[in-house]
Amino acid sequence: MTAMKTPVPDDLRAVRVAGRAIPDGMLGTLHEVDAAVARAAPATLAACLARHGHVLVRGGLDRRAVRAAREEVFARLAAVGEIAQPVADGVATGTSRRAELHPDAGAFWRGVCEGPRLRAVSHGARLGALAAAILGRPAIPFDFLWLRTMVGGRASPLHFDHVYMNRGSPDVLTAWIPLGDVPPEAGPILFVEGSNRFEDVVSRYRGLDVDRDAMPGSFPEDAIGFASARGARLLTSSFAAGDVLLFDMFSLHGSCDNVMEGDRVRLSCDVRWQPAADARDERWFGDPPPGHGGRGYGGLNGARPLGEAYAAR
Ligand SMILES: O=C(O)CCC(=O)C(=O)O
Repeated sequence: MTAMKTPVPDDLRAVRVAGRAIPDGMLGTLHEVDAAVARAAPATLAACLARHGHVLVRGGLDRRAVRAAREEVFARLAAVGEIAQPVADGVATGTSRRAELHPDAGAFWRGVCEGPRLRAVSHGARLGALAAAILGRPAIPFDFLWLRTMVGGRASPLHFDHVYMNRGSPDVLTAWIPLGDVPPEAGPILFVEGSNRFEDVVSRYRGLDVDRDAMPGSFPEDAIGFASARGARLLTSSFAAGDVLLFDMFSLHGSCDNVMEGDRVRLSCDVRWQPAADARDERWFGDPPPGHGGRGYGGLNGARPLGEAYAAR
């Protein structure tokens, strides 16, 4: 496990949040465990997650399988004219024939999110073993998967996952999977350090449900604004294909901006795992899972043509 204050690699200073560099002293790296250590001492994973709210497992997944998932997703987007060849580079064309070729936006996006190569990674045995090691019990994934195609300038706002998925197990974990390398300029995921212990903030959000309570899940302020007011650091890292980050429902996170040149898309997915024996949030299980308000995959930003203006989440 990394020490509390690992030196910040110079290249990480390329990250941007709402167009701004993270001030000196506010930037730190995620807490990580190497996959070999995780295999030899699985308790390390649970200890890291309990303490920090997250654990980055370097090389926790099969790198070739992750690259195959990337190519599968981008090939589907190339078929609707949104991604240029070679698809592995993930370069957006700025055009789309998606609406014309697939009038049912939700069905198209569901097909992409249920691709066999993607599911082999997100719902596969390697990730299942990591989730079970952390939970200390057999684990199952949600059927629903959140696939993120982040074009230039785009980022995810600050939020707790709890408010989106708290109707079943109290022990849900999110696995954030970069589908390919995600260098700092691609806009990696970002955490507010120690937020899993910000009881004053956590208690305001515990039990809230974005659908039942018709409330926005994301915070109004950006990560730098929140962290400055709180005197907290922001933690992120550079990711390679095969890395996976697991975190709990009360770790405040969003993403850095995609500031890559050349219209390159940051591709990642997030998938939830929980104890197999626990109650399930009905929105995220089923064939198809109903999703928010019964909108299924059609309710996601990803269901819209790549690059189209979209709502916060
Ligand atoms: O990938 C992103 O931009 C955000 C991911 C996220 O919010 C999550 O995994 O819960």
